[in-house]
Amino acid sequence: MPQDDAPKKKQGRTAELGSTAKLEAQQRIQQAKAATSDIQQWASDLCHGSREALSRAITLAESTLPTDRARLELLLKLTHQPDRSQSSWRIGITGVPGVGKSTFIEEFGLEWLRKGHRVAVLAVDPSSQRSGGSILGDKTRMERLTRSTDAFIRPSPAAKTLGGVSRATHESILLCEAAGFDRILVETVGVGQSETEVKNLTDVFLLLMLAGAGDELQGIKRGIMEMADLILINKCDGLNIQQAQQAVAVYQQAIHLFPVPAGDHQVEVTAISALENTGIESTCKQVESLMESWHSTGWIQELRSSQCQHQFERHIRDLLVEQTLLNPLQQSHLEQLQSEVQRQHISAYAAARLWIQSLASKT
Ligand SMILES: Nc1nc2c(ncn2[C@@H]2O[C@H](COP(=O)(O)OP(=O)(O)OP(=O)(O)O)[C@@H](O)[C@H]2O)c(=O)[nH]1
Ligand SMILES: [Mg+2]
Repeated sequence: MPQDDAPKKKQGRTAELGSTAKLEAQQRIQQAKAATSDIQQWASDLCHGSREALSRAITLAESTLPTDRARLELLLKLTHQPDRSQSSWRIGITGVPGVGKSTFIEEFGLEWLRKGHRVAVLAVDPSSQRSGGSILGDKTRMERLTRSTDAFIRPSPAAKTLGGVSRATHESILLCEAAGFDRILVETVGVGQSETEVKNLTDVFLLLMLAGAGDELQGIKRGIMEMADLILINKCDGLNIQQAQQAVAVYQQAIHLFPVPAGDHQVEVTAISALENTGIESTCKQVESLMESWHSTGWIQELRSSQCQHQFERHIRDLLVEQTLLNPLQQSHLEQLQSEVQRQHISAYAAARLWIQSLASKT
């Protein structure tokens, strides 16, 4: 090969590589544009009330894949509708398994539908063993609600971490509101910390209880009673009526011993029967009266602001953990500290502080 041909060939190869890179970059831009326009269409369908678009959006909210998180962020931005969120009521419903939450939610939901509202039902299930098992059952139990085009029932997300479920539920609430649902019912599934999570995501918190287990207050976590804005003694029907009414009196006395709730209202105790649909309409009225008074005092705005702040801090913690603990570049230092903590050469607190200091010095 003549010597002066070599630079030309090299130039040719460079140009070839350059044009391939350009082509790939163009393809990437086109794909990104197509994805953005897909999401724009998706957002528009959602805002027009499409339940299918909403369902897909919630699946996206439940995903932990970084690419899905980015798409969700865009979708949330495109569907952001503060007016719809402001006019929506977020209602949490809790109670021990079998108390009748699902039966109650169907009747309660139907009552809101009759009043001309659109109802979304979400569940928070932090227990990994029950990732949606009860929900198929719930969908059949809420058959009449499922049939209405103005209702949306969402199975519980498969639980990974409690924080993850709560994040997905918060975003799901926003998505339901963007889709025009204005009564959001959030049911706790499973027991334990989920009550606190749901309390932190909702405006008003209903506690369903049962009468007649000997000492009425036995086995009931005082903390959960303190969170309740309304207490409903369910299954007040058949042979259970007298017992239920006695339970109302016992709980009414008990709540006087509790601190005044943050909404500065009197917690009412009522006997209902979800099965026979008694007391459901009056429960709606009680919720209306609480929400109306909280709107007029400005308490709802205050509550939601503090809930947003709570979510913000949670996201910071989650992102910090994700970006630091999972960062492969920092792994060896982290492992070294972990081993020192395990061998008790250093206290857990001191190791954590050293770790954070070393991160700060690298930024
Ligand atoms: N007698 C009577 N039975 C009821 C009432 N409400 C619910 N039940 C029954 O109680 C059982 C449990 O009701 P669910 O609505 O599934 O209770 P749940 O709290 O959703 O239960 P989990 O989802 O397992 O936590 C079912 O057999 C219902 O038919 C009621 O008001 N009266
Ligand atoms: Mg249920």
